[in-house]
Amino acid sequence: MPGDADRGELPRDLAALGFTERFQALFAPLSEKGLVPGRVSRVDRGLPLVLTEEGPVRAEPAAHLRETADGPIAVGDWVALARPEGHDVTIVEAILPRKSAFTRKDPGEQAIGQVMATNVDTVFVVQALAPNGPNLSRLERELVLAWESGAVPAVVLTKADLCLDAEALRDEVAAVALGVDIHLTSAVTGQGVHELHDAIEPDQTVAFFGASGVGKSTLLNALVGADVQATAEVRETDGKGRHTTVAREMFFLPEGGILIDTPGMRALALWDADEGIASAFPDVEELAAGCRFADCTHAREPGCAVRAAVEAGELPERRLDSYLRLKEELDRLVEKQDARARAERSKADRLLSREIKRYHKEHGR
Ligand SMILES: Nc1nc2c(ncn2[C@@H]2O[C@H](COP(=O)(O)OP(=O)(O)O)[C@@H](O)[C@H]2O)c(=O)[nH]1
Ligand SMILES: [Mg+2]
Ligand SMILES: [Zn+2]
Repeated sequence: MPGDADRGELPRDLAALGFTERFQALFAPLSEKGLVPGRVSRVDRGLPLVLTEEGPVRAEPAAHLRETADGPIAVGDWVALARPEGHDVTIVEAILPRKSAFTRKDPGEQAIGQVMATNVDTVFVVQALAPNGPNLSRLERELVLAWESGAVPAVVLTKADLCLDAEALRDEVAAVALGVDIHLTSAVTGQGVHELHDAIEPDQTVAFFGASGVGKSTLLNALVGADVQATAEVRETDGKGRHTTVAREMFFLPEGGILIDTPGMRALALWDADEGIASAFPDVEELAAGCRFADCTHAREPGCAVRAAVEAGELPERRLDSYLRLKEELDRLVEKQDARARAERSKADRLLSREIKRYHKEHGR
């Protein structure tokens, strides 16, 4: 496999790859069929690199997997591999049911989800404290996606060395990241790096997720203890621009634990985020339970407990605006999904009526 050899030593031990009891149990029937388990560590142009007990293999997804509802194979997936006799290709025959999936709306498509990482235990939403301080609205959106994934969200604040009062900023973040652990770090001074390392259990998979330039790859290198991932600084000197992390990829911590680094994403549109919004905004949801109308939109209905809390200074107006904006985005997405489903149905209807016509023609009616 040219190009894959320079990845250094990748683990071949299934336990180190995160093959927990859950996946072992799910795999048992596939094992009887002679399939081999492996975990997807990256995907290049639709072709997954799968880590197995015999080393990494570049595999091809079976045709039936290219159109599954779960979307194509993603980094973090546990898959079942087949090596058909007389062929030198390895085929991905099945994707094991995912424990969690981190999904956004595909920025290029009307209503398609894009799976960014799967089977993640903790999603670290990364925000930089400098130069502009954390972006609370973006953080709220990131947390909605993180909750929705089924993983446990946590927040990592980076570049603490660049600000005078990091603790005050941390408190601001704590007010919107409800029920979520917050790690204050600096890759320059090493502040918080050990604590973050300790928060990652040896059999866990975690992912870094956040805007470009917040310091995800730098922190990854600090955790791994080696420059395994290019950072902005490294590449700026060879003039390759700022978007240094181009692929989602899996890295292995020396004492166990798997970390998926993702490239910064500018477009972070929601995808199926009902529960994510409820989990990320427990304060608003709790107030909403006290509104007079069950379907209150918290705009100008009488007896709105949410508005009342804003007016009493108990809920920041900014927070309510964020909530309403995310809700509205989700409503629009659901409309688009419905339109797409209708369009697909009518396409299927057209194909069927063509089939019927052909049948009648061939049978001379
Ligand atoms: N001062 C300071 N700079 C940092 C820290 N972490 C990252 N940086 C710098 O921020 C820039 C972007 O870092 P990078 O890791 O590539 O960000 P990514 O796009 O999130 O992966 C680089 O120039 C890093 O050196 C930090 O804790 N303190
Ligand atoms: Mg990066
Ligand atoms: Zn209301």
